[in-house]
Amino acid sequence: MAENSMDTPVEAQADKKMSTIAVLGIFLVVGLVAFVMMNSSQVGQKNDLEALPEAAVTEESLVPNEEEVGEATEEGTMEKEQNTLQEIAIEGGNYYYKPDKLSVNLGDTVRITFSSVDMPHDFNIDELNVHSEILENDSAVIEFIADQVGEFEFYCSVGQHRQLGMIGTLTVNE
Ligand SMILES: [Cu+2]
Repeated sequence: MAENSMDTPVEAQADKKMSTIAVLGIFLVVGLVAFVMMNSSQVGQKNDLEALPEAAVTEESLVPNEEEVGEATEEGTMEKEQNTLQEIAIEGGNYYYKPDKLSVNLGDTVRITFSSVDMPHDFNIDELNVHSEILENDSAVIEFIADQVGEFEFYCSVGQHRQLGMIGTLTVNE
C-alpha cells in the first residue's frame, strides 16, 4: 500500500516530467525549424540586397572610374611626352638679340627663327648644344628640345660680339 501510494505519485510525476520534456522538445524543434527558416530567408534576402547594389556599382561607377583614370593618365602622359612647340622669332643685330629673354618649359620643342640683320651673327647655347650657322642679312630656323631646367645664356660667337653684349637668356622652367 505504502509502496503503491508512493508509486503512483512518482509515476504521475514521471509522466508529467515526460510530457513536459516532450512539449519542451516540440517547442525546441518547432523553434529551431522556425529559426532556421527565418535565418535562411534573411540570408537569402541579404544576398539579394547585396548582389544588386554590387552589380549596380560595378556597372555604373567602377567602369567609368577606370575609364576616367585611364583618360587622366593618358592626358598626363601626353602633357609630358607631347612637347609644346614654342615658335620664337629673334632678331640679331649690332650687338643685341631682340628679344633677349626667352622662357619655355622643360620638354618644349623650341623653334627659333633667327634673323641676322646687318653684320654676320649666329646663335649659340652651349649647355643645350645649340649652334646656328653664321648668317648675314639672312634667317634660319634653329630647333631644339629644352631638355634641361635652368637659365642658359645664348650668345653670338662672331668676333667680340658676345663681349660687346650680344647675349640673352633662355629660361627653361620645370
Ligand atoms: Cu653677332
